[in-house]
Amino acid sequence: MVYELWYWNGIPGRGEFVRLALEAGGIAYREPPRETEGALGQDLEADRDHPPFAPPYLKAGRMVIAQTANILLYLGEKHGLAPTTLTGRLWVNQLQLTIADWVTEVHDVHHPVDSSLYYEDQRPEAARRAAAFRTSRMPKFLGYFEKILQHGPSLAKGRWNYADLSLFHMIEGLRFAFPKRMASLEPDYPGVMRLHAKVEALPALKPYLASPRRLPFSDGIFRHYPELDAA
Ligand SMILES: N[C@@H](CCC(=O)N[C@@H](CS)C(=O)NCC(=O)O)C(=O)O
Repeated sequence: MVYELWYWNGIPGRGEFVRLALEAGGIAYREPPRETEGALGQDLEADRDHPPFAPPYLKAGRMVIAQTANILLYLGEKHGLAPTTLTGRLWVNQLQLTIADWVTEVHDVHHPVDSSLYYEDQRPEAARRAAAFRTSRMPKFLGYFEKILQHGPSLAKGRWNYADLSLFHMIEGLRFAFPKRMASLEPDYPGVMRLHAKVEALPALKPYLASPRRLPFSDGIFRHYPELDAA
């Protein structure tokens, strides 16, 4: 079976968390929205028993699984990308859900009032939100993961897991969106940075990271507005 990953074409977005797991796990998949223009919009209209609210979603045979953390929970168990014990699986899922909260906050920095408005229509609110995100939320999330990584090189026992990959992507995104702030914060989180380097060097992931299949950051969730960044 070849999985199908359905996500908006053109941005890494939340789809990237799933993509990294598929790529690092050496799991075969296709992305129909990147093959056929308009495919995702049409597919979202389909009448099904378990419709997704929003992409990303994964088609696995007859199953359609949505919510990033839920997709990863499935792939993690099925393909050995997470611990095998229930405690371990729930732990990694908990970490992924925490990352999902963090992703939402990153998005809300540039869209604090309404996702359907342009950033330009909510700039003063975005400036306030960005200041709070930089000064209190970034250190709080980074500090949480740093504390866990004091116990070992990975977020859970065993080899790498999908939450490790997702934390790598968070760092990549934050470096793109808030380069000044990350440059000043990074020295305080050596465990997180070591994990980032370890994931970047994974032999299974390296070809993907260097390939054109990996989409660059642009105007998706992680956005760089110089006026929202500061050391
Ligand atoms: N909690 C969901 C969020 C999904 C989500 O917000 N998807 C975005 C793209 S990254 C979307 O298309 N949202 C449409 C909407 O919320 O109306 C997840 O982690 O997958």
